Amino acid sequence: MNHEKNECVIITIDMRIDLMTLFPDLAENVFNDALFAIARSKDLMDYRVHNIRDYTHDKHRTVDDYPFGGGAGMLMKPEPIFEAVEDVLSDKGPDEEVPIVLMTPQGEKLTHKLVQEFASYKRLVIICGHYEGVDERVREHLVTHEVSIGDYVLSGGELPAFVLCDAISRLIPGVLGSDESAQTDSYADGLLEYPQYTRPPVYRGWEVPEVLLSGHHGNVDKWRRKESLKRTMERRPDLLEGFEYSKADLKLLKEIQNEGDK
Ligand code: 6GU
Repeated sequence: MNHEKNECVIITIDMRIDLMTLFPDLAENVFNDALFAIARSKDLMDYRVHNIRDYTHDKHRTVDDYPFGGGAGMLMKPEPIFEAVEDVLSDKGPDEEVPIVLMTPQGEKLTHKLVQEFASYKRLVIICGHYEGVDERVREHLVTHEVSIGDYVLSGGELPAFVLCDAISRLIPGVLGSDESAQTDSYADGLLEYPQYTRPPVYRGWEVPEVLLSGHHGNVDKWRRKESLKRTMERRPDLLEGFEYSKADLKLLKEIQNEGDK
């Protein structure tokens, strides 16, 4: 209620993310800064942080235990995780579909396509795994998706969760300065981004490519497309498997090839 004007303002948050973690202070700090703070202040995103430890019932607030059968390390116990997620989803509508994502190095590798899929939901629950992993029953009977951010191991799922939240948030219309900037990104159209320059036009003798200063938009577009293709071929040829080249692209590819042959 806006009391000064005596009118009601209906706020519609575009997406709500509930993060289940053992490090709530870290998460609150992250969500209160940078892109997250902007998305929050514009009422486009709602990030809610929940301490898994709050859902324990013993004196020591135990969240981990030894693995049956022995072996190194500790596992996250199932009860606090199930109870935390069930509590957070208790206000969910009966037909509302809410992905429950476990961050784990064993998950599906995060890609632009997967980020887009998550960004299409109104709500998301993210569980940050820790220790040597989580009890298998969490994977089997609670989570809907398991996500990894790459082939290396981190000490916990928090940083990967922030990566996922950032990637999702910047796709929500209005979070970035202009809607265009998310669309022209690397990966959005399947190619890496072209090189970019700002002032000064000459720095330490290094010049900005002349075409960019020419004001000729057609030539600028062509140059950028060519550089995108070139860069993707050099750095990420895997992205070009199955890529649908336009006629103009094929012409540019020929030019790139001829330049390479010289
Ligand atoms: Cl999601 N979690 C952990 N602990 N390590 C990772 C990861 C996730 N993705 C890559 N490494």
